[in-house]
Amino acid sequence: MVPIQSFNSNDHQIFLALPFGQGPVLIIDKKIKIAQTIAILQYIAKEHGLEPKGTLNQAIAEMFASQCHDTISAIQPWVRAVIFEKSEEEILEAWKTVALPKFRDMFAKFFDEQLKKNGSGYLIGDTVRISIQKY
Ligand SMILES: N[C@@H](CCC(=O)N[C@@H](CS)C(=O)NCC(=O)O)C(=O)O
Repeated sequence: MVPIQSFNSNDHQIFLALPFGQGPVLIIDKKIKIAQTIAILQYIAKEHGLEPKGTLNQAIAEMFASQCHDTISAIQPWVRAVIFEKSEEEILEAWKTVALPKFRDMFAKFFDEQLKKNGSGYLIGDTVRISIQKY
């Protein structure tokens, strides 16, 4: 279980204290900071034996993780509009022109296909064991 602390642009000092000025960041033992989503997820998976079984499944997992990374990069104008609390109109505009089409064409489409292909309800294999709790 991973406790989550969320923050926004009002917490400027927190952003500056992040390794690359971006979230998410995993803080281990209240001192070691691991940034970058893929590095965080791979660390948790390795620490807890949650990696997909076999090199082929691991390659498929990395393929989808890289696609998530590309999608996150592509939707940055919307992410920044939200984080830096732009006007509602600017956020909506970025959602409609950037985030929605990118989510649909770079993310949902391929993840839907993989979920159908795998057939277990999970992207790869037939189980998920990482739990995230927000409070
Ligand atoms: N490459 C990073 C990108 C993370 C990212 O885009 N973080 C956003 C929030 S979801 C952020 O902190 N943006 C603030 C900024 O870039 O100034 C990852 O995969 O974790």
